[in-house]
Amino acid sequence: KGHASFVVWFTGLSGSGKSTLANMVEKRLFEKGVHTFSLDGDNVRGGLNKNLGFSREDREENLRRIAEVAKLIVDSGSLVIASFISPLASDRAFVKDIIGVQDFVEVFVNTPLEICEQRDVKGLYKKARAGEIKNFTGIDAPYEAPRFSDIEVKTDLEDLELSVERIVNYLNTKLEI
Ligand code: GGZ
Repeated sequence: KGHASFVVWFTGLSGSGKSTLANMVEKRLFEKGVHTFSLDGDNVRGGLNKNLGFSREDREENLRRIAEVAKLIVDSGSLVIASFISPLASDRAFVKDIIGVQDFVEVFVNTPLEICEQRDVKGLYKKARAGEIKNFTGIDAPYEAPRFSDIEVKTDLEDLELSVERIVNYLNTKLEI
């Protein structure tokens, strides 16, 4: 088998479904015998990046460290699945630069803000609207939708299983090089 270590980077709003998709994709890759490692807010912001918040500077530092860690894991031979809002085009550009273009696959989880806000799984949008959380992405902090992603999924229009299928098919072509 060829080149099974690269980074699959999910970008999208809070509540867009990044983690759900990432977990489903990881399960599929596991079944194929691909060694994966997942990075997300839960295992990074609670530890390594505990000292960082959501200001512009902190988000950049958050993503810089994550990209460096992802690169280390790729060097160890695993496929990294990373799920972070990564709101700005410039964020995604420097992340891609650190990891290396050939080892970077971008998945845009394109769920409209209204849908994310309706779902409001963690009640964060409500708090952001009430002003209890500042700099919340999509409310009072920007999200720049990627214009050219490797894969784009629309969780409000497409069946989740089909989105997963499309992502896994794309990754398969890269895994079989
Ligand atoms: C955005 C925030 C904020 C603010 C807390 N803005 O849905 P979640 O809860 O589980 O995922 C969100 C997560 C975003 O962290 P990232 O590391 O992915 O962001 S970035 O790439 O911009 O560095 C959300 C929670 O943290 N959260 N405050 N103000 N999301």
